[in-house]
Amino acid sequence: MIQTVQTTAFTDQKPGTSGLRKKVRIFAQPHYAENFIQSVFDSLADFAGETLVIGGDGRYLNREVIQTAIRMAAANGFGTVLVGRGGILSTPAASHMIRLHKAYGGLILSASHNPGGPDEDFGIKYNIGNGGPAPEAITDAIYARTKTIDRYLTLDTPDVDLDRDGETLVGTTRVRVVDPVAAYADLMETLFDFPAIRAMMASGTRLSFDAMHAVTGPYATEILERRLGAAPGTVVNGTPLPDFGGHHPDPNLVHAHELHARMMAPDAPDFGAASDGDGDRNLIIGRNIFVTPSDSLALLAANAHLAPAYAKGLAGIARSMPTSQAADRVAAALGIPAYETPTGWKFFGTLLDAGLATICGEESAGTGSDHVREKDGLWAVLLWLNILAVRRQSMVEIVHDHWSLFGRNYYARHDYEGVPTAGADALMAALRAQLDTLPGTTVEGLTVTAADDFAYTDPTDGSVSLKQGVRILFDGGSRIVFRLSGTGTEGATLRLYLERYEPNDGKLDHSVAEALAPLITAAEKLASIKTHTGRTEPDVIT
Ligand code: G16
Repeated sequence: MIQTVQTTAFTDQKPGTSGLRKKVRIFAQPHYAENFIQSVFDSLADFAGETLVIGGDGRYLNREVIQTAIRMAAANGFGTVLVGRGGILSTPAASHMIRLHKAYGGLILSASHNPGGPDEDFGIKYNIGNGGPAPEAITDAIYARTKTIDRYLTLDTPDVDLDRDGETLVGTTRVRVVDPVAAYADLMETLFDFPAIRAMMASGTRLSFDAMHAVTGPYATEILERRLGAAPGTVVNGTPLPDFGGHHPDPNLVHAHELHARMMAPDAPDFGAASDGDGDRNLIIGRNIFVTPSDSLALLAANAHLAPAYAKGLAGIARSMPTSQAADRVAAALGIPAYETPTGWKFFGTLLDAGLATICGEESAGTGSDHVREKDGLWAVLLWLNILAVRRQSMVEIVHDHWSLFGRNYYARHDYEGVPTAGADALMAALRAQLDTLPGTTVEGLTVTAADDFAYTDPTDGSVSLKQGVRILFDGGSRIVFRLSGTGTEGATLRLYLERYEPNDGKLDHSVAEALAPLITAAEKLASIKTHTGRTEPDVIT
């Protein structure tokens, strides 16, 4: 019997860059998760009898909210719910499951790379039938609904046993608990040359994959160790834990410093990688060389034809605006279009659906292709392994070859986390006020050629997204970008993206800090970061 529960609206349920992310204590309030889930369902149409996929990254509160979501999906009329065993589904595996089963959509419970545990973060995002994050038209409708909601629908039914594969009825809805890994691993086998990678492993290539106690552990163990024959122990921190072992499951040089140290040691493995809380991000480190996510995108695009799935070539390459322009140079060399979108994987979905882009990537350690509609950490690792297996060169050689062909985009991102919102807003407003007068001026010896607040018109549906970050472009291809993060859960996070282009006839082996020093000084002069944020240093440099 369907229960209608009276509720009152919360005022803070605006989805950010990737769904609703809040502290666990906020999500754990009575009706909080229920209001948001019902607002999602109330923003959708014609799903009676359809299939909904539900899964999460295993973080604290995952199992409880999955039970809630199952009951609510049943009460709202979905015909079938597919749930990953243990409540586990990586974000790319959820995307694949939605597509494979032609589901109406999916709920993914994750706060991605944010830490987990009773005092940390939780999140819910809705993905549409193409497997990708809901576009802004839907997230705006969800937010509007959260402000007026006064009831939600649920059932009074026992918990579903999430740990046993099989089917149960919740109300009249079929709930199927399924293997979260197998279908995804099968998809990977169709994309890449597994025999070539297996042969490379058999000849002694060594890998290290840090799953950061997050969702990719079971996926990486199945694919790398079982299907590709990597040595047992290749996957470290492979058991998903509700608090990620007390760490940030964020694959960058700060939070994956143990992997970095291993890769810089004299007896380092040939290839190292890590993934984040929900398995969509990747960190790539070769022996003695860190590959920035922007460079990784460019290198993967330039070499993708070596993998079976991309042997026919790419239709186009898309990157988010703050991502370095290295990939654009590859697109130009390949004679294919390059797309520049706002930050957020949701902006790639229409390009992928329309067949305009094949490979997409972001500076925030996300890369992926048209095989699903999310970024995909293990996919990036496997494409790299496929390239290594075919080229039979070291990572250092491959990266240096690329720079000598295309030039090098020195790149770093400085994050100022948890700064007062008023100061961050004032900084952005002051920058916007300067945009018209900056072109033609010189700062730190760099001449400004253009300055704008990035606006994007989707080439497939004409939808417009304004105010996506302030770009200051310099003569010679260097850039500074200022943006406020849409994924933080406390205060504001200012992101400062620094990029300096050095052509292939220039000096390609500066240290990154040395190469970017003039841009860092210019950024302070242009934005008065210290005054507005009260900070003298960024919290995180990636
Ligand atoms: C999400 C989005 C990405 C975005 C990243 C950082 O990733 O899917 O597209 O680049 O957040 O966004 P922001 O700079 O607004 O914090 P994830 O891995 O957190 O889902």
